[in-house]
Amino acid sequence: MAKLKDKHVVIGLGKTGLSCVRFLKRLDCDVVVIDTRSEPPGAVELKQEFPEVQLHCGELNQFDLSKALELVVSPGIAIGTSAIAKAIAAGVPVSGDVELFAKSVDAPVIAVTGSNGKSTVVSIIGKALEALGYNVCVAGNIGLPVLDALSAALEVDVWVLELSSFQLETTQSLRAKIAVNLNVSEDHMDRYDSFEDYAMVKQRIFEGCEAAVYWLDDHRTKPIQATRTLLPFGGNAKTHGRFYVDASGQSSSVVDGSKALLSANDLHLRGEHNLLNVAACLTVIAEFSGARYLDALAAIKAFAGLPHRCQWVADLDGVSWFNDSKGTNVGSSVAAIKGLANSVQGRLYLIAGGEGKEADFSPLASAIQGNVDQIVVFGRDAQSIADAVERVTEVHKVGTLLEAVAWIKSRVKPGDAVLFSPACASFDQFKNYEDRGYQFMAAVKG
Ligand code: UMA
Ligand code: ADP
Repeated sequence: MAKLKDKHVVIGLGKTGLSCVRFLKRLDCDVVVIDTRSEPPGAVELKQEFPEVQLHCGELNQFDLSKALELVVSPGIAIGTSAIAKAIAAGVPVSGDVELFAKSVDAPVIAVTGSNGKSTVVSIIGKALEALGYNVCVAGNIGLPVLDALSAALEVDVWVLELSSFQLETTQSLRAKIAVNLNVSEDHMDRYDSFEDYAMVKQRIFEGCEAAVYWLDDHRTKPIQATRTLLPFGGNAKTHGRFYVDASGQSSSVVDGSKALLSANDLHLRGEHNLLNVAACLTVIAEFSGARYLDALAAIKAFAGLPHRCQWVADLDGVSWFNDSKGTNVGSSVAAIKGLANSVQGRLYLIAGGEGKEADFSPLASAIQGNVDQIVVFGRDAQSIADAVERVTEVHKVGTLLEAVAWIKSRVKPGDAVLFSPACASFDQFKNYEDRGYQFMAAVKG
């Protein structure tokens, strides 16, 4: 039987759980780890680094978590899970890795959340601030746990954190210098009771922040609490934030007030959504560094984009293939389709499917109408996607991604393009979205 009395109990032994154990052990805490998986990914490293730390595997409700001194919960586990909720009701404090980080960090924090565009935005802000001479560390949901980053980084001038709603659930003390909420569209509906609940969790990014950056066109991104400085981005020619996208010319451009700064053709990134992302980045950079932000424009223009985000894979026999495996929800795939559609001369094929996280796929239909000629669906929720879009385009259903690629290869003609933007999580058939993206690219080139 697990002895949890007066222990710091780390729940989850993925990247985050391991980083929490390392952090707590540096503080000489008495740590126990619990994971519901029979073979948690961090088990081997835990044994190597901390052979004295006990790991218990099994359902959470077989442990009496209310005896613990503290629970440190990984993002993959909801704090509403009954065993954790009981412990909270019994008075046990619950936190997560970002909360532990927030209590220990000295340098200013720029924190970014949103349903889509987080990784792109934190990466651009990181490159831009580096170009201005700051020592920057980019960490969080992008893949580097904040506590591992904290222990490895020396003399950081500014932290740029990507934070998911899962991480925000357990964060109370962030007090970011600049907090950003990019957009809120449906995601993780298998974890939250309603869209409103999900949107409210995103609001936690603004807790105690000095300046709040939000998207003028999405009221759900605006802080509901009193905030010292409000910095909206986006809007239209009449009503807009300082930085917004002017779509009135031949090529859309990002504008500061009335001064055009860069146009769509200046960027390696495709699609109007990426111009909006740049407007959000410029809002942050100008707030952080003042008029010097202009010296960061070259770094923004040079940003080549991240892998698996509308990434060009190859031109084969006149057909262009794009990998958007990070399109893991409906909103991101809608943006990818709209971003690509105008540049395709022939037919546009879309591949979508996977684990739908109980999403409503109907917004896909309006993005597909007039833009996508053929959709191929695969994976666990293939039928739900087919049901949502079959009135606006031709649908073909297959079992796997490889079958989808093979089927399309046998039909495409020069001038056509193929976009893989699944609108779903990958876990039904792949390790993660990266594994899925690499398998897609291998299938295309194979
Ligand atoms: N899990 C269990 N039992 C457990 C613990 C976890 O079944 O006891 C499952 C979870 O449900 C989940 C998986 O294991 O499916 C991983 O969960 P985790 O909390 O161990 O995850 P980590 O490996 O620590 O990675 C997490 C983030 N993952 C999640 O939030 C699911 C990573 O974001 C992040 O890069 C990393 O911390 C460092 O901060 C990934 C992600 O998918 C990219 N994020 C979601 C998204 O972007 O949509 C939020
Ligand atoms: P996140 O880290 O929030 O998942 P990424 O920057 O990794 O976001 O982008 C994931 C996908 O989301 C991209 O491939 C693109 O299709 C879509 N996307 C990026 N920015 C936006 C945006 N501002 N609005 C809607 N979709 C976006």
